[in-house]
Amino acid sequence: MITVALAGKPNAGKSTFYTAATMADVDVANYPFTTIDANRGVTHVRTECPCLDREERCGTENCRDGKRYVPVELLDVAGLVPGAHEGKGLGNQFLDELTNADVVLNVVDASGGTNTEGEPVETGSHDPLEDVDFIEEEMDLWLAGIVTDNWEGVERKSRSPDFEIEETLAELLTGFGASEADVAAVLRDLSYPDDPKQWTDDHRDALARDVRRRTKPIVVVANKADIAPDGAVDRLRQGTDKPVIPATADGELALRRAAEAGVVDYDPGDVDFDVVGDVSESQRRGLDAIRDVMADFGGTGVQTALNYAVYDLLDRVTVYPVQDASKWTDGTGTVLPDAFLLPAESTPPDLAYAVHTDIGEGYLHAIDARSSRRIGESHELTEGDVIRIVSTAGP
Ligand SMILES: Nc1nc2c(ncn2[C@@H]2O[C@H](COP(=O)(O)OP(=O)(O)O)[C@@H](O)[C@H]2O)c(=O)[nH]1
Ligand SMILES: [Mg+2]
Repeated sequence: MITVALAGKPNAGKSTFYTAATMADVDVANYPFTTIDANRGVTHVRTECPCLDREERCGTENCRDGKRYVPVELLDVAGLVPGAHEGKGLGNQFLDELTNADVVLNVVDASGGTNTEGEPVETGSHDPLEDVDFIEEEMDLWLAGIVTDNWEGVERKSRSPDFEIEETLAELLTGFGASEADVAAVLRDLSYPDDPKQWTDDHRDALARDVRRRTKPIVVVANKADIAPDGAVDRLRQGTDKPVIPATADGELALRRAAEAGVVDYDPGDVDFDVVGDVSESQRRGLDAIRDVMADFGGTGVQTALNYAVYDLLDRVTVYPVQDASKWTDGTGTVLPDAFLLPAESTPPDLAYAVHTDIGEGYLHAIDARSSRRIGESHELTEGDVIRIVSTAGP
């Protein structure tokens, strides 16, 4: 499963985002380091279900009237403070947790109401742009530290006749989620000496930075947009080349709770909601305020940020394997039971392997369930494809 990590300063709203997105209970409070262990939960990206092209909605748990929710893993990594790579705050522990991530949501307090150390201050008194950069810097410095600490081992290996620098560095960096292909691609674009003994700190820093960029892309979540001063989100956008998604994690949490209580009709990612239950005057005012923010930003931003991370930055497509190409069902008659988030340009054999190694190894051919036509082995799958895999290993 794809893993999305929430990183950021204490008090930026990570746990609120996490709780809303997973509807699990973790401590949400005004204390730095409230979250001591990484919380790991399941959230979803939202897409249009292929059942919208048929007469009936599929009615699976993850499809609400054609709004399809595809599971991804979400990590609530505890707060980072500047200097974390040197062990400041709960430093390295947090950075270690980030190694599991495929993509990082850098949650910043766009209202400027949290200082560098993560303590609450007057709204607008801290520049959130600083927080955009420091998370990246901490990750880069930390990885550079690992490379430097292990360089003696690289030098030692370079004395062996079958030494391959790419392979050795890939071994070193796999713990960070880098593959040999990632390392090879990064080295292609860097100029560096062949002999590891001649590498300087600058070479190692550049390697760490480029591997980090490639393996941990970042979306900036401009949280607390509901109380941010006018223009704060635009200023963030202008100040960074990273994608910036305005959000109110608090608003999303309130809506999810209200939906669970049957008070509002709201599905995650909707741009608006209806009040369907009895609410008090103060609840109504609260909901109206959330509605205003959603109108400004096109929703609460929580679903937008998750979708951007997975579909845009990681460039995934949702593909639905079925066993019956005309009914779009699995062996038990469930319509569109599974959805896979495959890298763009994946092929039917890639899907087969994603379903199961045995299905992949026994791959014979595939059928596009929309057209009922066979598709070739190198056919590129696209968003919303419904595919029957025919394999010696499967039914
Ligand atoms: N106004 C506003 N407050 C928020 C928002 N998200 C979180 N908060 C508040 O910010 C404080 C810190 O939130 P928390 O999720 O514990 O931050 P964490 O330390 O990053 O996990 C809490 O008081 C939250 O209620 C938001 O979108 N808007
Ligand atoms: Mg927290």
